[in-house]
Amino acid sequence: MARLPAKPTDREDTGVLTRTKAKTKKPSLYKVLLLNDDYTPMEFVVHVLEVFFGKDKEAAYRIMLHVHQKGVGVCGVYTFEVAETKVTQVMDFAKQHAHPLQCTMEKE
Ligand code: TYC
Repeated sequence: MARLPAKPTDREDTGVLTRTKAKTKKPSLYKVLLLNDDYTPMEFVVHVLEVFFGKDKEAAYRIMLHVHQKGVGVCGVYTFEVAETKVTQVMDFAKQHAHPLQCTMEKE
């Protein structure tokens, strides 16, 4: 009896690839940035850097002053979800205190 061509689902070589090397792609990193404005108190920005970015008083003051003088500065570098969480936390905290402080993230 004539043999019908194998249906795609009947094939024994069903194209399953095996990975030999472990998949260890490094996650992309994102800089979290603070932007300067004319109204947010310096002490508030220092507090934000201490609480949300784990900086000590000196580092926090130095970063705040850099932002104040240059317009923008890096608070830390994180994976996407951590960076996104920091931005949301800082923006919510600034809003709660009625300060116009802006925090954003950018791919490194
Ligand atoms: N420029 C603000 C002031 O003079 C201080 C400030 C610093 C605001 C950093 C925001 O991200 C900022 N009160």
